[in-house]
Amino acid sequence: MREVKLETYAENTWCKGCGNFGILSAFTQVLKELQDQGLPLESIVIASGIGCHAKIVDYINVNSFYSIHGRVPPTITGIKLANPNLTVIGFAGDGDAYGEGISHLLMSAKRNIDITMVIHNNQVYGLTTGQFTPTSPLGFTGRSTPRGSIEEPINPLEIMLASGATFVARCYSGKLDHLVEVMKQAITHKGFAFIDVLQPCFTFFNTYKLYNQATYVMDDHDPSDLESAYRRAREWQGQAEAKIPLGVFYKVIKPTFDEKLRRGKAPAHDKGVPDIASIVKPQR
Ligand SMILES: Cc1ncc(C[n+]2csc(CCOP(=O)(O)OP(=O)(O)O)c2C)c(N)n1
Ligand code: SF4
Ligand SMILES: [Mg+2]
Repeated sequence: MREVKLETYAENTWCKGCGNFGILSAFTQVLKELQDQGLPLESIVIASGIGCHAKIVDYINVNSFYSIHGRVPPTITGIKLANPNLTVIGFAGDGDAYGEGISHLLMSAKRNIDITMVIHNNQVYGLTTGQFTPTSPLGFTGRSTPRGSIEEPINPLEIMLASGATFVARCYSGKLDHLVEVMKQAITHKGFAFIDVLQPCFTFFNTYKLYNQATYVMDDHDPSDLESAYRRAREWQGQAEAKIPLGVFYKVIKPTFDEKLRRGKAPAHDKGVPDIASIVKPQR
């Protein structure tokens, strides 16, 4: 099989120290592993929203689509429905996915469409220079809240569990091996897979110290237990004091929206690239 080069000619304009570099490295590693296992890279499509995170599609040499703010889920839903054999992965920011486009994220989880959403959660609007987002902590000071945000942050994991997501995980861009492992599990999961990736914005909200000290990978959690998933998700509500669990909180197999919708009659199903499940076994 022809080995495809993953780097592109685009100049990387992320700030030095940005957590997005970790996400890019992890995803590149996952693509290399999938390619080594025999998955043709032309069967992968990625799409992004608008923001610093979104530039990731410029830096990886696979089929990609720059979407609009908050609209990654419907964009990749359309791609998946048009050709269900494609493996489709969306990258969105916290402002993009949890603010501007949260209804789309909820509906995709509810439907259990077979896509993966990776959220670059830096708890700030990075590209527009530091406004607060739905995950910014209480008291966050930035361009739009110079005296401190007066709002409690949302808990995206709890929201995804309540919306019906069949794969819910949290990672940290500074824990690369773990991120690679969970990303691979998410991408090979049949159904809606969601990863909230804690990604420090070095310039507008530098959370490296907090995440380095507070994050830990769960080793005592059963991801098939929904009640336990809620309890573990509630251990961290976005504030600085608590410990922050990482890992797969919930995983279950249910019929997917795309399967139910087409019942074997998809227009491009038999002609295009092979389905990932026929090549790479789901990762545990
Ligand atoms: C509909 C719409 N509203 C607002 C904007 C302006 N805008 C562009 S990027 C951005 C912030 C993105 O923040 P986030 O999604 O957290 O991504 P980050 O830059 O932090 O990676 C905003 C508000 C836009 N492009 N489109
Ligand atoms: S502004 Fe923040 S998120 Fe954007 S590139 Fe710089 S460090 Fe990264
Ligand atoms: Mg952001």
